[in-house]
Amino acid sequence: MLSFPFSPPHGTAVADRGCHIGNVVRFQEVLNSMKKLLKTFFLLSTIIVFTAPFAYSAPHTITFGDTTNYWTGWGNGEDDNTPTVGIPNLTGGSAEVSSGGYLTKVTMTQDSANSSYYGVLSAGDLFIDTNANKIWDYFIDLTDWTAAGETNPNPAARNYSILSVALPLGDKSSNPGYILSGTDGANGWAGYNIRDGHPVAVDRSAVPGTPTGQNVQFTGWTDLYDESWSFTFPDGVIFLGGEFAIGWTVNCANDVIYETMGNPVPEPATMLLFGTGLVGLAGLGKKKLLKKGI
Ligand SMILES: [Ca+2]
Ligand SMILES: [Ca+2]
Ligand SMILES: [Ca+2]
Ligand SMILES: [Ca+2]
Repeated sequence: MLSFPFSPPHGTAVADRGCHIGNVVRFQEVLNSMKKLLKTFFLLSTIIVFTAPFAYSAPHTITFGDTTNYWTGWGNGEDDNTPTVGIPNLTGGSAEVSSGGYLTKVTMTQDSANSSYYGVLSAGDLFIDTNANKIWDYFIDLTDWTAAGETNPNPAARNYSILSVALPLGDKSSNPGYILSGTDGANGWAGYNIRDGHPVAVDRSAVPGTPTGQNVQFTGWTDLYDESWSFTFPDGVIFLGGEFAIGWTVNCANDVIYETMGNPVPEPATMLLFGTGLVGLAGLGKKKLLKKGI
């Protein structure tokens, strides 16, 4: 440093030293930029660490009621204002969600007197719309019949395959692939009044569904009065999203469940966006370094 202004032995040496100083200055700039980048990185890491436990909530239970008489688009006119045609009177239930946002259990409840008519009732398939966009994403094929009627056998207590599907909710003018309940006094319901023409199960000859390789454990449907029925799902199979819907009814569709629920767990897309932001920031830092001559 001291010798620089006094004894430049020749031109090239000056140029060399000038270049040298230039490098030192650049190195300092790079060092500063790297420090800034590291600061940003640690700040963001801290934010991630401290917000992560809040982004994914603990396992929770969402209760639902029975607020609809029929699936949207599936009114039949005559039964639309009747919450329950005879029995059973479904009352709602609960959906249990894991800390990762996956469905782990659905419980259905009912409140109706025991009745000999239970002998003709049987459970329909369970439908799950994971983002409440009116397209069913999964169904549990509890039924092994191809037409609804008083002789439908009961689904036993056992494991049932979880099938993935992209089945529109649809409407009665364009049935996208359901087995319908039937008709008052006909189509398997001689002597009975029912909720006519409502989806009760998937018509697997039209919509086979894709097995996920995972099973749900159903508590079984009997001819006796049951207070509730439940479906237990393995964690990590059905991701629910911010909003989801559940549909279920019986073979006569006398009472129908179609409930949409909000889920406090954020969708992975939110985390993905956050991640993309981080990568973007890192990229910005690198660009700055490049501009400064690295
Ligand atoms: Ca009801
Ligand atoms: Ca859906
Ligand atoms: Ca009817
Ligand atoms: Ca209902």
